[in-house]
Amino acid sequence: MLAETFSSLKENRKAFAWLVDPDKCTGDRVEEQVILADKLGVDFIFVGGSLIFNHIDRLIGRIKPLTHIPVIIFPGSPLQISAQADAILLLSLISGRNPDYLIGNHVVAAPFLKESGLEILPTGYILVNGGRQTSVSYMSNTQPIPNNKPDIAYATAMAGEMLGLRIIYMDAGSGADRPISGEMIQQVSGGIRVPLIVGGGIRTPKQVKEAYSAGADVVVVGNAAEKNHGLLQELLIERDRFNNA
Ligand code: 1GP
Repeated sequence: MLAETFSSLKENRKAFAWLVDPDKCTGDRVEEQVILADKLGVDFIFVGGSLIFNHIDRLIGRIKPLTHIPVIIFPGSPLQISAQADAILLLSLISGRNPDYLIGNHVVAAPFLKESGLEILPTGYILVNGGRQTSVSYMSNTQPIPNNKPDIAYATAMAGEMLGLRIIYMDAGSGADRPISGEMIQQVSGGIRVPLIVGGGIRTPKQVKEAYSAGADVVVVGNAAEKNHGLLQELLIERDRFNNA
């Protein structure tokens, strides 16, 4: 079960998730890249986006036969459900105050999720300002937490954990100008016992290292890996350095 895999991370090792955007994977490249990700030992493949034009089902159907890496839906809306995936991050956007993203969409999706048989990973999703307005912020009609307010992120993550959420995902949003600061990651990570996923705007091995050093259990990279296939390998070297130290 992936819930156990995630909860064991905090004690044991660092993990790396590759985020695949269904709209950017319309050619043959995705097959090549999935095979590469498999070879490199990517821990999780996340699939989803705040607004997508291609159904995730098609993409997941292409990925699954090529790898045993767990495919986890990172949904932007209740339309992004596919029984072909292994699990779904059931996101509650706890940095925002939009009831649809806190509970409304979950009610709409619940019967379909139950029928799908997907493993559900209840996740507190915290959006942090990454220097520009992101699609998530616009689509969800919520404000991100200011990046110089680690206390707010910390209290938000604690509240999420107290509510029973099993994972915290702190995100600066896809293509953020700057990733979440080490200071904020450190404060949040030190204050919760559930695993912490960090993503948004991470482009270099140095940034991956900073996120892990500050306490991220899982680092997510989307955009940068799409633009540069070779980068995946360089980023994973940082994960392996931590795990072999
Ligand atoms: C976005 O955390 C993810 O939700 C990944 O962001 O595409 O900027 O790597 P990037």
